[in-house]
Amino acid sequence: SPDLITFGETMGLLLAQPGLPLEHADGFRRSVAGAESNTAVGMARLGHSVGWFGRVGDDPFGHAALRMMRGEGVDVSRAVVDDTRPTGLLVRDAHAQRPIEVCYYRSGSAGSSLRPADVDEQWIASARSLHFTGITAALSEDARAASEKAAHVAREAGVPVSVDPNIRRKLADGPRWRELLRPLTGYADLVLTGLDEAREINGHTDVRDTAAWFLERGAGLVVLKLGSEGAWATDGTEEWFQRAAEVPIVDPVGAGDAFNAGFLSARLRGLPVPEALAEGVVVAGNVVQVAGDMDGLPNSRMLELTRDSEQVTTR
Ligand code: KDG
Repeated sequence: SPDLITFGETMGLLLAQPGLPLEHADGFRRSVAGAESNTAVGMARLGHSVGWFGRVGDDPFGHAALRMMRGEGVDVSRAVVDDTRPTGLLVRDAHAQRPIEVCYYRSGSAGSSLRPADVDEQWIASARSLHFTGITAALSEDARAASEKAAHVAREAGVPVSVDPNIRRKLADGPRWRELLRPLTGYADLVLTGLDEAREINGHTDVRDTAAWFLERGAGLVVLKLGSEGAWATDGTEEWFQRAAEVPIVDPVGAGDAFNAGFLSARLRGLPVPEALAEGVVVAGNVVQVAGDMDGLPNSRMLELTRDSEQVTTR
């Protein structure tokens, strides 16, 4: 049985040469992007059995996405190649300091037409955990219904669910995100979220109040990702904080997905919350030092070496 199953839209990524603003970039590297597949690859590199499903087009970007995931050891046997729609595209630049410019070419994409019939109930029920992000629900009504079905199946089967809101402003406005995420985060045993996103969903500004809102709706643990500061978690009784080591940032995109991989991996290996936070920030710290969403994802040995060399302090 897979340690983790996840699903969503994976796109072709055209990444501008680092440092150049998108408008002036004339060199692009073709890669693959998708919040959930980033986490899937992160988990696979850390030695886990992982499954990803979603729709890609019958085109070079779709085939490249599936080949990349297969090459990383991710089970894509439930993915659908949809020959009626194109694979979505994401074009972006990469800067350490300035905001990243992201252009989506994904409306009407194969990935956004994910639907409930694509959800393999038995497969999900056999997994050790299910992970998804809010992005999928924002893509289409079908994709939202597929997210809900997967979450429901997992809950019925007693499979722990983790949810990352992953609010993307270009996909929907604030009220729509609230409408989508309030019910979906209600399925989560574990909420992995940025602080601003959490505040956006529940309207609380105080850190403890914003976390408590998810706990009251059934989550057992809430992790607030605080970017270069680190991460904080609470189960309503205890609280933990993990500072992130200072690292030279090349491309911050993918840090949250990488954190999720490190955190989920540690939990699946039975590690307590403080150690899982520590591994999450180390995995994220690896990714931001390399251009691309997931190129910097470490394997277990690299993770261990980074942890030792950074002398990460756990409080
Ligand atoms: O977390 C990084 C993602 O934002 C990126 O890979 C693309 O999934 C993506 C999205 O929808 O923005």
